[in-house]
Amino acid sequence: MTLANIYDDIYANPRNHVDSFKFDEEVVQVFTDMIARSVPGYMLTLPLIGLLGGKYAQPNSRIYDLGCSLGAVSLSIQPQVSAPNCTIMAVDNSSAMIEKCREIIKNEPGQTPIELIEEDIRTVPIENASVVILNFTLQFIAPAQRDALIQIIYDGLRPGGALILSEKVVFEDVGQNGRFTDIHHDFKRANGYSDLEISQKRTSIENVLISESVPQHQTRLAHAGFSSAEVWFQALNFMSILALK
Ligand code: GEK
Repeated sequence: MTLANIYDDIYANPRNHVDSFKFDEEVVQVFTDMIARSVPGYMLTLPLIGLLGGKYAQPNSRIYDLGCSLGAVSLSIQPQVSAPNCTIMAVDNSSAMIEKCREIIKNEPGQTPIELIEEDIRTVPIENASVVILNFTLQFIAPAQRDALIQIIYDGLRPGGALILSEKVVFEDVGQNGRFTDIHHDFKRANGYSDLEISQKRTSIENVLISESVPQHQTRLAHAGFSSAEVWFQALNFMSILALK
């Protein structure tokens, strides 16, 4: 996979004012490095999501990668799809992401085409889907709008279809929440981020990335109609659920 891999030092220097985080060109340039050094398990889960995507893809259906960023999930799933006549719909509302993603995927032709869509995932129609992936994307949608989005996804899935939902989570137990947050910061330090970078990034993302607990996610998925919603991966306060229709 040929993803851009420029070292993330966006928050390395002290700032008088830290703006809210945006998926702009500056972030796009360093995105692969940023997510790999910030999200425990990200690189490990990509090939596993590829396997899950391939397993649940049904013939003549669509696979949606919602909040596709640079296409890492789409590119992991693409070689695993053996079901005929599938299309991967990769959606993101950041024009900078979509532009860079287009450059990356053009070098990776595969049997299952990847269609890039620059649109808000809250309005993109989900139709004839066998697999939908929200890999660290729902956390950027306002909590009040999450039920509606999950319902649209459920309604657009075929029977037997799968949603893979990966999120940063909080824990109801205050002690656990504090411990796992601290260890996550240790993980970032071990990956080369300074205390200043960790704290400025935290400020920038505070009101942009809103985490919920695993039971909150599972309750929403059950209300939408999913027959199961199991955590298949967790590393500290990052996890992924496989929900089946
Ligand atoms: C990966 N899945 O590499 N509509 C469309 N896109 C959105 C919206 C929205 N309303 N809100 C945010 N995004 C990827 C990683 S990153 C996660 C996903 C992270 C997009 C946003 O532009 C960004 O590209 C992506 O969701 C979130 O597996 O940076 O922590």
